Amino acid sequence: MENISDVTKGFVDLRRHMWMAGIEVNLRRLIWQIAVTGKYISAKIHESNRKLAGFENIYGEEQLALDRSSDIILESQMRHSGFVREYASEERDSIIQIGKGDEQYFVTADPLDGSSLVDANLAIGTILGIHNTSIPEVGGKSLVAAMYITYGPLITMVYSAGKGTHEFVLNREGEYVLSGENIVLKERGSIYSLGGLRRDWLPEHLEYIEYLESEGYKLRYSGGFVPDINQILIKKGGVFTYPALKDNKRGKLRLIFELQPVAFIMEGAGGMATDGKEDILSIKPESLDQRSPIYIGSRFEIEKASEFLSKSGT
Ligand code: AFP
Repeated sequence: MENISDVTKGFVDLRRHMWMAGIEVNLRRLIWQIAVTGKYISAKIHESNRKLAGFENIYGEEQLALDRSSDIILESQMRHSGFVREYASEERDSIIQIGKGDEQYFVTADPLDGSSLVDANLAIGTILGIHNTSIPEVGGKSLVAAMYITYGPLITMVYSAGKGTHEFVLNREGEYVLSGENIVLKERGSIYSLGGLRRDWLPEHLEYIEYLESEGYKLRYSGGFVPDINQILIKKGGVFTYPALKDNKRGKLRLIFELQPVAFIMEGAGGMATDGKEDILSIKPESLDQRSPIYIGSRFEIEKASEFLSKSGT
C-alpha cells in the first residue's frame, strides 16, 4: 500500500487506515477499542487533577491511584470487546481469564507507565501488546500487534500490526487521524535516553555511553518510557537504554508489559531492540514480571552497544 499523501492523511481515521492496510477484521476492531480507551484514561488523568495515589476523597474512600483506575478501565474494555481471552497487566500479580475461552487474542498492558510524572505535568503513556498465544507462553513471536498511547500536549497513538508502524493523533472531534504513516528510522540518530544512575552502570555500558557522548549525541530523558521512546521514533533515530546495573543485572523495565510491545513497534519502523546482546523479541519470558536491560532505537546505535557489551564477556 503506497503512502497516503500529506494533503489527505489528516482525513484518514484509524479504522479506515487499518482496513486499507488489510489488517484482520477482529484485530482492527480490538485495536480500535483500545485506542478509544485512551480517551477514557486521558479523562481520568484530567479528573485526578494530577494528584498521585494515597489521597482520600471527600467521602473518606481511598482514591484509586491513576494507574489502578486506568487498569480497571482497560480490563473492562477488554472484557467486553468479545475478542480477548486473557488480560495481564503490570498492576496485577496474575493473569485474568476475561473471555469465554474461545477468543482469539491475549492482551498485556502497562496501563499508565510513568504515572509518577503526572504531578509534574510531564507526558505519560499506555503500552499494550496483543498476542495470539496464552500469556504464560508469550514470547515476542506471539505478538500480532502492539501499540502505545502518549498523553502529552496532544494524545497520539502509535501502533504496528506487522504492516508498518503508524502514528495517529486524536483530533478535536475525538477521532484518531493519521499523522505519520510507515515511519522508518534512519540508520543512526543523534539523541540518547539514559536510565539508571551512572554510579550503578557496569564499565562496558559506561564506555558505550562515553562513546555516544564523544560523538555529540544529545541527552533526551524525561523519566517516562513512552514519551522517551516516542521521541526516538518520531525523530527517526537515536537510542533509549535502561541497562543492567551492578546490583541488578536485569535492569528496571518489564519484558512483557513494556519492552516486547515497544520492540515490536520499533522493529516495524526498521529499528532494533536488544537486551544488549539478544533481540528482545527472541527472549522467552520466565515469569510475568521479568525485567530486562534494554537498548532500543536505530540500527547503528544498537549494534554499537552490542560491540561494547561483548567486551564484558558476561
Ligand atoms: P514510574 O511508572 O514509577 O514512573 O516509572 C517509570 C519507568 O518505569 C519508565 O517509564 C521510565 O523509563 C523509568 O521508569 C524511569 O526510571 P528512573 O526513574 O530510574 O530513571
